[in-house]
Amino acid sequence: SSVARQMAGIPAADLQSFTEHLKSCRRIVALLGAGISASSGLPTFRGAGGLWRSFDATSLATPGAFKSNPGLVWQFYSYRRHMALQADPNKAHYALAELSRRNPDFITLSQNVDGAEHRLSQRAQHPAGQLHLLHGTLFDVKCTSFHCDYIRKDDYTDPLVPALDIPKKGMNFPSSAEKDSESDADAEPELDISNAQVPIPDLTPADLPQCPKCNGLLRPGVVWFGESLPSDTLDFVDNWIDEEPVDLIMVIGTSSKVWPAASYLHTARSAGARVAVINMDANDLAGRNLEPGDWFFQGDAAVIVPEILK
Ligand code: BV8
Ligand code: ZN
Repeated sequence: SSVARQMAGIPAADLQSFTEHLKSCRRIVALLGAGISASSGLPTFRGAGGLWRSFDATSLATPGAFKSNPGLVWQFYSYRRHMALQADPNKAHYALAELSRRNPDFITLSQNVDGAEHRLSQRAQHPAGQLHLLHGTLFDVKCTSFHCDYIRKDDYTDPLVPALDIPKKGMNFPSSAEKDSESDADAEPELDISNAQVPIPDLTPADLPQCPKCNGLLRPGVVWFGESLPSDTLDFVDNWIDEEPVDLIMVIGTSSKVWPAASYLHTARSAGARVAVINMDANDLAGRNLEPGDWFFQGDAAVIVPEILK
């Protein structure tokens, strides 16, 4: 009812024109970011109290960091695996799964590696073929040895090895001082491990997940900064957008700062798509990319997405 919608803080006018348009949409794409899992209890990367505000992810989520300190990087990922395993998909995840089942021409592109969508596909039947993980997932592990192609998918073991049993070690990653000015928000804060309550143990490769095929060191199956996204996924999305006009792109819970994922808003728009941005923060980058005729729904994705897709 419109009262409920008013209660959800969605300006009725926007909602009406959006629902009108949605009825006539066939080819729809959703681009998801960390914001969609925020109310599942998974902190976002850049928001207040976000995960990345306490870590310098651009220095941890890189091949270089893993080469120089695989133990620290594996502790970071083991910590996120542990957190992600506590999280449940929220109403936004289920609403997207429901729309996917209703409409085979609706595809979901997720930047998230926390696996909520993955477990969603097991728990809410999000048709697997319509969900594309752009940055991999925390729950795949793969071998780093040059000639070895070992990969283990959907491995929810926690911890992967005893040395990575983060909660038992009582280790909590320190959070760096909240930086409030806008300028700082863009700079990734330095990881300050000096004040960690429990010194982060120095782990040797022998303590870390090893390849059963070649004994090499395994790594998280995510796309690090400086690494290219899976080419089959990139090709699929580019072809999907190019082959026929797109009717709508929904950009949900992302600061649209990471490329090339952020480029899909622009390519979809140039393929004819109307744009709807769902974000907690009205001033966010994605919001600033809006053009006349777009929609911007401000608020929690877990409240807004089920509302607008009703
Ligand atoms: C590549 C896995 C080159 C790891 C991640 C220009 C062009 C091309 C590349 C670049 C470029 N400029 C810079 C680059 C390099 C880099 C990049 O984009 N850097 C950024 C920092 C500028 N890109 C890359 O390196 C990419 N690779 O380009 O390779 C190449 C090409 C060919 C051959 C070789 C190499 C690889 C990028 C992938 C990096 N990996 N994740 C890990 O997670 O540990 S990215 C990481 O950031 C996550 O996947 C995350 O999803 C993603 C983006 O963050 P968001 O999801 O947007 O989360 P954020 O916290 O930022 O925002 C949350 C939003 O939600 C906010 O807007 C907030 O307001 C909102 N929100 C909060 N709560 C809610 C909410 N909204 C709704 N409801 C709520 N409750
Ligand atoms: Zn191997």
